[in-house]
Amino acid sequence: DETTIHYRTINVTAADAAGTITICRPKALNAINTLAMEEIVHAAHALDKRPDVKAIVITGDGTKAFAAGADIMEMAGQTYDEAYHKRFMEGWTGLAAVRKPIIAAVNGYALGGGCEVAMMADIIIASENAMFGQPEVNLGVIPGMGGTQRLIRAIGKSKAMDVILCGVRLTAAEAHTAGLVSRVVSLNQLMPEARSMARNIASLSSIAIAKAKDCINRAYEIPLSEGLRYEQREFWSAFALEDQYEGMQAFLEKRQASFKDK
Ligand code: CO8
Repeated sequence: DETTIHYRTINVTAADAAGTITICRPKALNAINTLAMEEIVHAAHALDKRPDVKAIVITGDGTKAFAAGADIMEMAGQTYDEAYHKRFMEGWTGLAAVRKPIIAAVNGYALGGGCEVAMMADIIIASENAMFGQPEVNLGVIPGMGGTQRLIRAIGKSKAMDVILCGVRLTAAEAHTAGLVSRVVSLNQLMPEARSMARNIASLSSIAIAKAKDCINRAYEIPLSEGLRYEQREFWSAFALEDQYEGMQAFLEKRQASFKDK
């Protein structure tokens, strides 16, 4: 049972179709070190394999921070050689192989690497006290876990430049308006909202959900014409699924569909 694996920097629970990964380094405002990255990626893969889990939620412990960045303590003495040879933080690419939707439930500061981890998720929901920023230039470095690439796609060039070059932070409301965040709720509604999102996803065909997530994420990688071809083929192939037959039959019979993931 993957939930009984003893992680040191995260807590993992699974209930009600949602697998939840909680970053748990409160003394460092949940700053992410190499071990935390390895554990998050490991846990996400373990949850991805569990048939009872239909969506993965990543959140931060406490009410102050989702994650206040990569761990500055770990990075401060690092040389270029060390970063290069140990491929510092490269392990995050493993998250892209997860098929189930990943929901970031941002409960406070999501700065630097914290903002970047949120952007690795498929959907970001935020509590009203959430705060997004990429303050790396203040430390003499730049975002290194996708900040310069994903933020521009989420909020556009000018705003992304403002956040990364000028240290502007986005409140939850601003991040919502800018399109970085899909829903904003009160802090005590954050996890209920994430779980309800997961439950809703769980009631659908997980193959259809995985196909849709895959197609949306392909849009980042390929030109529009190829993306449209990719989507078309995935759409056609959906007619090989029993879930397609069930979904459309249920509509015609005016009843709730009962998907079997086939
Ligand atoms: N790393 C390590 N420790 C941290 C971090 C961090 N990112 N953020 C906060 N902490 C620690 C503080 O050092 C402090 O520890 P202590 O109590 O032992 O002094 C504790 O958490 C509480 O923090 P504060 O006292 O500072 O709390 P405040 O409420 O005063 O301030 C802030 C909260 C504004 C969030 C503040 O802590 C802050 O500015 N933190 C740093 C934010 C930051 O710069 N993040 C970017 C880090 S760089 C990064 O993420 C690079 C990513 C790219 C990686 C590339 C890999 C290839």
